[in-house]
Amino acid sequence: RQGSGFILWLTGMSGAGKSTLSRALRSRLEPLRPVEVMDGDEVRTWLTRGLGFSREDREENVRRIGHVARLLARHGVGVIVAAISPYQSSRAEVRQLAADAGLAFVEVYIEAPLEALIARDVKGLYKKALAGELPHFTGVSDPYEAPEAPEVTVRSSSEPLEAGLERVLAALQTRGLL
Ligand code: GGZ
Repeated sequence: RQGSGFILWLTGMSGAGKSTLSRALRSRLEPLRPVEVMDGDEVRTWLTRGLGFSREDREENVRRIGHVARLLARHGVGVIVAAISPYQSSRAEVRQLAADAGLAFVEVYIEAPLEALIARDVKGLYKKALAGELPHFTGVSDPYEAPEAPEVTVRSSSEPLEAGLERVLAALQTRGLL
């Protein structure tokens, strides 16, 4: 299975560290194999431009990302997805999409307590959401359904980035993907 494509799906709330971890993973994987990052925030400027944050739009966002990820992974790319993807059913759908194509799907839950995200609030989005200025904001005015059985859980507020990074790489390794 060496060199086969996979989908590494990072889910978690805004500010939990999905983008940071995806970039660190890319740096580590790039010397070893073709790799591509699909970040929700960025993908929303092209592939899913115009979609908002209703349940329906988030589901569509996740579905489109999943389809492109599958196309890439089919051709040997290690695809790292970083998207809130708050709904269990959507994540199950993309997992199934990967399974149908015979592709490995590794779900990584980037867990951080809401209080920690609010305290950090790098982009000031939580402040706005708490003030009622951002309707449908994940964790505040919109749901986040935590994964029940992710392949890896990373606790970004209580462990160093490096520790989570190594666990994700180990998960790829034990599946023969590295
Ligand atoms: C959550 C929002 C919202 C609302 C704008 N809820 O941390 P960021 O800022 O840079 O990245 C977040 C991004 C979420 O897009 P995703 O494609 O990952 O979401 S989903 O998977 O649910 O479709 C956040 C910003 O957009 N943002 N409004 N209401 N995050």
